[in-house]
Amino acid sequence: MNEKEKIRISKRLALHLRHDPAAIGLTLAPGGWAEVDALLRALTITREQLDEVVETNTKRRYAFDETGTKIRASQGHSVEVDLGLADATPPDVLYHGTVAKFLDAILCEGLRPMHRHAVHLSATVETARTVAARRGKPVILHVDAAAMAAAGHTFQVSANGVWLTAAVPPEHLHRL
Ligand code: HQG
Repeated sequence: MNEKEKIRISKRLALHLRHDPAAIGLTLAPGGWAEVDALLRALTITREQLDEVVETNTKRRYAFDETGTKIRASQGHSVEVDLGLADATPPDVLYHGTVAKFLDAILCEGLRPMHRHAVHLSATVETARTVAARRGKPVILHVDAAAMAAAGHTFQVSANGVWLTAAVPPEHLHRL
């Protein structure tokens, strides 16, 4: 498969495994898992194509279960799922990449999950910059995760290394 084809399949996986499984007749189990066979039929792709997309995906967005018969997105859902991630101790500092037009609202009310289940935070400035660049010129926010944890906020880390938390109050945020 060429890059273009892999990206096309990956985007369809993101759409259906995170946001709209029903559009292709899929049902997600509570953990976000879809049956691989049903997914292959619905997308008319082969198991080999799916394996290649999952293995070569730069952000490792999708993961099979231990039997290889089920697949899910590791993060980013808008549909109701419980990924079953244990709480984890974050690094002292995490980062969030956004763009200038959201800044006033974010500094006033904090980071909110918007249409996803959790606020997505990055362990490095570089990753935060890549996330922000999807929307425009990056603005990087420093998140005082140590202070948040001390104040009782909980964090989880997805299988592909994205830090998740319910919300970040403005007092734990500042612009880099
Ligand atoms: C902003 C991609 C106004 C927030 C990336 C962001 C990531 C607020 C946007 C993953 C706000 C939400 C998630 C507030 C937050 N007022 N705007 N109070 N709080 N925002 O896409 O973090 O490629 O849901 O700054 O790599 O950009 O799909 O979140 O700009 O890991 O795998 O509202 O999506 O991963 O946008 O990205 P998103 P995000 P994938």
